[in-house]
Amino acid sequence: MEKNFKRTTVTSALPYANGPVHIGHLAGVYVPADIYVRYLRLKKEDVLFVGGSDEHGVPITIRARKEGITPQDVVDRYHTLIRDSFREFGISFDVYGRTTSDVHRETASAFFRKLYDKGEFVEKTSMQYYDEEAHTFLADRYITGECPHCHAEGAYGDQCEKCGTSLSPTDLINPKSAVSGSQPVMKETKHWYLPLDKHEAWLRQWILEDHKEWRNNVYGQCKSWLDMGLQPRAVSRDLDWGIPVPVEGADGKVLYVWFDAPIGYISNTKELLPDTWETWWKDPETRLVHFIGKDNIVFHCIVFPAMLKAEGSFILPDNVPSNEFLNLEGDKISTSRNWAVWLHEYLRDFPGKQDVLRYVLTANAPETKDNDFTWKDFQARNNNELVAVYGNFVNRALQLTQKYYDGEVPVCGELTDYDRMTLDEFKDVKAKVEELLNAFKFRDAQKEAMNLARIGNKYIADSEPWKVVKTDPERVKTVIYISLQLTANLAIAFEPFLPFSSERLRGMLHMESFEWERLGSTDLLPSGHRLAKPELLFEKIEDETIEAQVQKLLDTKKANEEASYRAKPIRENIAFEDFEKLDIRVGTVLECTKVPKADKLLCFKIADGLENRTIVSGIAKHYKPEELVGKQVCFIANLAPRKLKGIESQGMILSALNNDDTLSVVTVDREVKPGSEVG
Ligand code: B3M
Ligand code: ZN
Repeated sequence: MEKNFKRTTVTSALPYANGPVHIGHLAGVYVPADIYVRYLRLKKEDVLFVGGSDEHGVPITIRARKEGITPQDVVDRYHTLIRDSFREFGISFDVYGRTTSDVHRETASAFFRKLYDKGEFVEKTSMQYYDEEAHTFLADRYITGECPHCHAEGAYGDQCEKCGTSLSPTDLINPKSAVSGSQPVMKETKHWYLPLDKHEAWLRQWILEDHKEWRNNVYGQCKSWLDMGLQPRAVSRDLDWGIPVPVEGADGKVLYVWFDAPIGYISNTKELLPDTWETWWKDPETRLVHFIGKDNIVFHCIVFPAMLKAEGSFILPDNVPSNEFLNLEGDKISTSRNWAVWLHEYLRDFPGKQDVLRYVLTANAPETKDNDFTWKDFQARNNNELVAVYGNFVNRALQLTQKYYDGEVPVCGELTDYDRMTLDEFKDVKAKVEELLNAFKFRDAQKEAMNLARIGNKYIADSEPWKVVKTDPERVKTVIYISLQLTANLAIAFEPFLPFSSERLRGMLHMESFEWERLGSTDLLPSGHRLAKPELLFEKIEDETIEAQVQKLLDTKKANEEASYRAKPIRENIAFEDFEKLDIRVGTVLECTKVPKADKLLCFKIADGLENRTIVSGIAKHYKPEELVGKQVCFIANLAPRKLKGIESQGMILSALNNDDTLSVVTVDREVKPGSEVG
C-alpha cells in the first residue's frame, strides 16, 4: 500500500546509558538511520530525526551499585559520552534527548495516567522475590544462584551466562539477593499490565496483512510472537530508579523501562518542538519509521503500537527496519566482556577516519543476517575500495586537471561513442540509489555509489589522457571534463553515506551548492570553474595499525578467560579401597631422551629404589629432555606396562595440565628416597 506522506519522523533506538556505544550500535541502528535521514533531507523532504539516551532500567542500577555511585551519576557520564560519540560520527540527530528530563517524566507519566484512566490496564498481584534486609523487591537480574542446568554459580534470575539458558528467578538453586547477599523470600506484589491479548486481533491484521513489505526478519519475528498468542505484560516494576507510577498506593513502584523508553521518542520531539510536536506524532500524513536492532523488534512492532493505539491519538509506525547483529571477530559483541570496538576508542585510534568506519559498517551491514566485523576486512575495504577505487579516481581526475589546466575545468569537446557509453552508464545511478534507499537496502545503495568511481577509473584508464596529451590535446580536455563531472557526482552520491569525505571533496571542487536532484547530470562543474588544491581523500591503513587492534582484542580475550576461569567439575566419588589400589611413588630421573620418530614422547629412566624402570611420557612439547634429569617426579608404579613406539613403558609420570594447555610435572617439595610411596 503506497501512501503519500507529507513528512517523516525517524527514530533510532535509545541506547542504555550504562556504558559507551560500540560498532554494533552504529552498524545496527545509527548509520542506517543517518543515511536515510540525510537522503530525505537531500531530497528536500520534511524529516525529523529523533534520538536520545535510555536512562532508566535495571542495568543502570546494577552499574551504579558495582561502581559505588548513584544511577544519576552513571547516566550523566554515559549520556554525554554517547551523545558526543554520535556527534563525532556525523549521526545528524535533530534532537538527542534523555529519559531523565523533566519533559520526559511528565510526558511518560501523563501517558500512563491516560491509559490508566481509560481502563486500558489490568491490575494483577503475583509472588516475587523480596529482600527482607534491604526492604526491596528484586528484579530478575538482582537474584543470583546456582544454574539448575549447568550448576554454575552466579547465574542470574533471567539467564545463566555460563550455559546461556533462559531462567526465571524461581529456577535458581540457593537464590541470593545481589543487593544484600541474603536469601530472598517470596512476597506478594501488585502491578499494572497491558493486556496485549486484547490487542492481538488488530495487531495481526495491521502487521501480517497490511505490512507484508516489512523486512523478513521483522515480519517473521512478529508472526511468531502473534502465533504463540500474546500475553498481558507488566508495565510497572518494584524499583527505586525510574518514573514513579502516577497512581494512589503505588509507592516504590516505577514505570517499566520498556514502557517509558519509547515514549522518550515523543518527549524528545516535544523538547525540540514544544509547539508543533504533535504534527510529527499525530498527523496521519506523517510517516513514522523506527530504526532498531533485532532484540527490540517486539517492543517496537507489538508493545509500543499497542500503547499508542490504547492512548488513541497517535499514528503507528509505517516501517521498522531492524537489522540483525554485528559480531566482532567471530564472537558476539558484549559490553560486560569488553568484547567490542568502542566508538570513543576508535575516534582516538583513527582520528579523522569516521567515514572509513561508516563505509565498512554499511558495506558489511547485518541487514538480512548476522555479520562479522574483522579488522582485516576493515583494512581491506579501506585500502582496496576507498583508497584504490574512490580515492584513486578522484585523485587522478584532480591531479590531471592541475597538471594540464592549472586547476581549471576544461572545455568539453565532441563526444566519442565511448564517452557516451560511459555517461549512459552513470545516468541512472540516481534512480538506482533512490530505489534501494527507499527500500532500506543501504549496503546495495552504497555499492551503487561506489560503482560510479569504478566507472570513472575504467574511463580514465581506457582513455589514457597522459598518452593522448602528446598527440591530441583537444581530446584530453573532453576526457578530463567528463572525469570531473563524475567526481562531482560522487560528492553528491556519497553524501548520505560518507558525509565528511563528501564535504572535503566539495571543498576541493569548490562546489558551493550541490543538489541531489542533479545527481547523474554531466554539467555539474562548468568549464572555466576553478578547483582548489587537491588532497588525498583517503589514506592507506598499514598492517601494524591493524595488528595493534587485533592484539588488543586478543588481550581482552585472555583477560576474560582468566576472569572466568573455573576448574573442571570434580568426578564421581570413589571408594577408599579403590584409591588404595593405586601405587604412587617418587622416583629420580636418571636419564631422559627423545623417542625417535615421535615428536610428543620422552623416554625416562627412573630410579625407583628397586631395579630402576623405563617410562615413556607424552610431554616432549613441554620439556626439553635435559631439563628433567636429576628431578624427583611422581609416577604410578603399578599401571600395567604397555608398549609405546616399541618401548615398554612401566608406569605413568604424573603432571598437572594448566587451563592454557601448558603442563607441569608433579615433583616433591623436599628430597625423598627413590621409591617412597605417595599417599
Ligand atoms: N534501551 C534497549 C537497547 O539499547 C533499549 C532500547 C530502547 S528504544 C525505545 O537495546
Ligand atoms: Zn547454566
